Amino acid sequence: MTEKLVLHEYAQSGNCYKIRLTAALLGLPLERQEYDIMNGETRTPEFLEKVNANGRIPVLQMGERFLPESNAACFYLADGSKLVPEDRFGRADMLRWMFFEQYNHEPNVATMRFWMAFVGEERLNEAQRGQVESKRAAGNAALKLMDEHLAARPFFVGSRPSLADVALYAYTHVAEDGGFTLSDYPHVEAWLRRVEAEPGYVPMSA
Ligand SMILES: N[C@@H](CCC(=O)N[C@@H](CS)C(=O)NCC(=O)O)C(=O)O
Repeated sequence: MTEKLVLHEYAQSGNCYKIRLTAALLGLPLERQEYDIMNGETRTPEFLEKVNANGRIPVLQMGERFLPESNAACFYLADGSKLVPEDRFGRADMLRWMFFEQYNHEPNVATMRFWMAFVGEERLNEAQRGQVESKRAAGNAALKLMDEHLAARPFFVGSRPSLADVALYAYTHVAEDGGFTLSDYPHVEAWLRRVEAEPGYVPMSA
């Protein structure tokens, strides 16, 4: 990839970390531009007009083109690489886990982390407080499904890491910030260590 890549991000967001981890595993350089989402910096008229009309990071920029949605940006970086299975079923199965991540995992595991570790339980509004138990249950259901899947295989798809692992690693490895207990999911814990052993791996704090 010869074009300059800029990641518009908030460093502590798992969605942004997915893109940094993909780039690191593939040895791709990324410039980073930080926004304070706690102070509405992705909701300014300039951001909405130029970077993402949906008012959110991450957004991957290449030249004058802007690509929001973490998993789409990971795919842009990894298309044709070792992180995307070569066979048709494997690619679709990878997407299956990336959609699972966005529908069953991130809205529960990541939202609980945001509420508990960033907003603070005592500052949640009535509506958020009313959702805590259902999000905890749904997050645990997602982790259980992952644990059962990983009991019989080293990575989500096939025998090598793919974007499915990157997408699910980002918020799973910090799930305890949201009140989840990872030791309840030993196969998930073992998988986290396997992802961390991959050449090029970078931690979220890097
Ligand atoms: N589905 C999107 C979710 C993006 C998202 O929720 N971004 C959050 C941070 S993780 C954000 O920008 N929040 C600030 C806001 O909504 O104002 C993705 O995967 O990129």
